[in-house]
Amino acid sequence: MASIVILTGAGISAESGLGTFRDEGGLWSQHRIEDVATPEGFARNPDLVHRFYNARRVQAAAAQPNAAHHALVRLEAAYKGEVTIVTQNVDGLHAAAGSQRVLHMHGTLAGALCGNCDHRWAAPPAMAPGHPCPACAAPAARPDVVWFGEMLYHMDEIWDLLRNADVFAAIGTSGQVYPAAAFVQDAARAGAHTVEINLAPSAVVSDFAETRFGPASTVVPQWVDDMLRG
Ligand code: BJW
Repeated sequence: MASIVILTGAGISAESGLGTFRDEGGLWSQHRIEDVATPEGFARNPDLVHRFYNARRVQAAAAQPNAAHHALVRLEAAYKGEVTIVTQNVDGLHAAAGSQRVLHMHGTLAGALCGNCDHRWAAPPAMAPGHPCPACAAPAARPDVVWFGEMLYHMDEIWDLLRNADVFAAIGTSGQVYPAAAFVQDAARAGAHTVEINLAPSAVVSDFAETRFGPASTVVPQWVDDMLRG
């Protein structure tokens, strides 16, 4: 059975009103990565980190999927093969649009994680330092997202998918964060056709066989039409 693997990044949600990280005015121009996206930053100032993620959790909950998310739902429903979305996004918009096969490699804003016992539960809208874990009672609740230096989620399944992919598409990701930035090389090595869909070329654009540039809400539906025409 043919298999399409789609890696998504912050750019696919930009037109839903959610900021990207590295574009002009993006999240990393307002916050230092080492303060809000590392375990060391959380240990130093959990209040700051909780406020950063609480604000993004509220924004994500209010956001609506855009035409790009919806087009991927259409692809999954109509493609005569397997379609899997591997997303770096924590906003939940693929699931909100109706995509069924979604792997959240960087976690999700909707989740809370105990830093003591690894128990996971649904995050309340606002988390705060010292919130107890419902399983072990340690005051170690944190957002269930993957920070720099931490292990990604679902990696065994993702490597497997990349090894067996016929098509690999990367949508709206800058190619600056690993291991996601190297997926194109893994998929190409396995024989997949590779396509980058982005507003502007990513850092790894030269690794792709095909490129389509423009806003995701326009270019992704066009690409899906082409995939379904065969
Ligand atoms: C549009 C658009 C529109 C705009 N339409 N497009 C190899 C070499 C060097 C370093 C490393 C390496 N391997 C590992 C590392 C270390 C590190 C790393 O990558 N460092 C780099 C700084 C070099 N990686 C890690 O530490 C990772 N862990 C790890 O590797 O563990 C070991 C391990 C390896 C292998 C297997 C298993 C374990 C963890 C990385 C965690 C990243 N976490 C964050 C925060 C998550 C929570 C949160 O959301 O806050 O993830 S950082 C941030 O960057 C977030 C994003 O998911 C990620 C990627 O960003 P993304 O999505 O690409 O967004 P932007 O803003 O960068 O780009 C937006 C794009 O959209 C642009 O291209 C625009 O053009 C485009 N765009 N509008 C279409 N309308």
